[in-house]
Amino acid sequence: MTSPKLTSPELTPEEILQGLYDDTLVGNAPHVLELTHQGLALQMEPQTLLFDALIPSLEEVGARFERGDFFVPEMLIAGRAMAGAMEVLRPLLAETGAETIGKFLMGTVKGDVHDIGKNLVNIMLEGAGFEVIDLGVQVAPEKFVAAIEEHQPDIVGFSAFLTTTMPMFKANMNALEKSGVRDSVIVMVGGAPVTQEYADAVGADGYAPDASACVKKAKALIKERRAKVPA
Ligand code: B1M
Repeated sequence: MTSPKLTSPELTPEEILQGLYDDTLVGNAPHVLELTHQGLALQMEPQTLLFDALIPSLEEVGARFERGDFFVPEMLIAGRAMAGAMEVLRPLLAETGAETIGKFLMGTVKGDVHDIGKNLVNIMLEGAGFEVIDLGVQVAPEKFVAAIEEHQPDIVGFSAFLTTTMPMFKANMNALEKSGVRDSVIVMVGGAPVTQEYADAVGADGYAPDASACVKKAKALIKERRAKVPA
């Protein structure tokens, strides 16, 4: 299906939603941004643009990635297109009080500067309705602890992309235990060299191999936790 041409002066709300879906899917960031502005100019609700077009499109991106029809570059450009729209929609969604699924505190571990994968996970989490607090890269264990105490997230996520920085997961877990916050938060780990076995060995609650799986796992872990401990 082809998306509507931006030169059309009068796009209908349906055409805008279809265009947002199609252009996010192919990562056409300028088109997505323009359509987002056009939708808002037509008085469309930010939630409608998000839940009826942008999120379904990213879900399709995730599904195609899982099937092997899309690869990391396609996920990245789609994620960036979505991120451009999110920059415009994020403050409006906050204003309208849209409910978030949960709070996710994220950081790349100490000694590691890789952040492309982490940022992609963040975008997918935000797209799925999580509030994400990103501590950036080279995050020391004590900084994770302080941020957990300050923000009280549902989940804390540690990313590592080097075999030499993976041991920081255990250092982080030890710091969480020592400071008494371990049981207050779900711990997820991920990053290119990380495996389920490694996640189990360090005592993490969850692992995901990619951004799409991370969203699914995070939702499942929160549901499980809330079933045990009602909010
Ligand atoms: Co570096 N680097 N790098 N690097 N780098 C790798 C990781 C490497 C595999 C390249 C290689 O040798 N083939 C190798 C690691 C080898 C190893 O440890 N086994 C490597 C190395 C050695 C290094 C340096 C040591 C090189 C040097 O200086 N001699 C150095 C280390 C710097 C440091 O961190 N202290 C270094 C530096 C860099 C750059 C700064 C140049 C740059 C990073 C730029 C940036 O991130 N801003 C860089 C890059 C770009 C790469 C490669 C080429 C690409 C990484 C990437 O962005 N992938 C990488 C080679 C490769 O991966 N093929 C490489 C795309 C990204 C979307 O995927 O990161 O896997 P990924 O993220 C996925 C999943 O892992 C998962 O979801 C993401 C999206 O699907 N995921 C999570 C991530 N976090 C998650 C958290 C979760 C759940 C899932 O829950 C909390």
